[in-house]
Amino acid sequence: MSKTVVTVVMGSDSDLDTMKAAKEVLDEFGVGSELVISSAHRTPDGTAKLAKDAASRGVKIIIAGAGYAAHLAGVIAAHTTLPVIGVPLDASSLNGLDSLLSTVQMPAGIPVATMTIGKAGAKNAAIFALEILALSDKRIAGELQKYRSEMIRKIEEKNKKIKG
Ligand code: RP5
Repeated sequence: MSKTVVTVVMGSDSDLDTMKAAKEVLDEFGVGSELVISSAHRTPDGTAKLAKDAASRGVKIIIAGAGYAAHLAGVIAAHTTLPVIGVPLDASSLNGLDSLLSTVQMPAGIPVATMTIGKAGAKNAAIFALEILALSDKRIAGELQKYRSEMIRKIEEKNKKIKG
């Protein structure tokens, strides 16, 4: 099993269906990751410990997804200088807008790189993490190039189909 380089944390098991999309992308690229449930509000001490211990465990990037008043990514960022990527989740009657604002609106000094709401955000968080890792990893950089080329190829194929 490859060592954990990216931790994917979520506030509740109800976030799993969305957040596992991040792990699936990381798996596809052969980058070791883990899925963890930890809540900024319900398990504050555990969340702080997770963030504080991450770097010494060899983790390089943390992806954090949560819904409602989503302080998870921000609290994690407060306890580590590792890059933290936030994924706002659509869990309440405000459709993720609550989570988007509470994830993105960090005060100066403690950044959270905030993605799209929901599954697209979870996927983008993984790709963004790969882009950071690619700065010092040629294999991942090459795989990202292939990923882009494949995207172009698929759209060209769809264009051919609709043109008939
Ligand atoms: C947030 O509250 C979690 O991230 C989740 O999106 C939301 C609802 O959690 P559950 O009540 O379903 O456990 O903290």
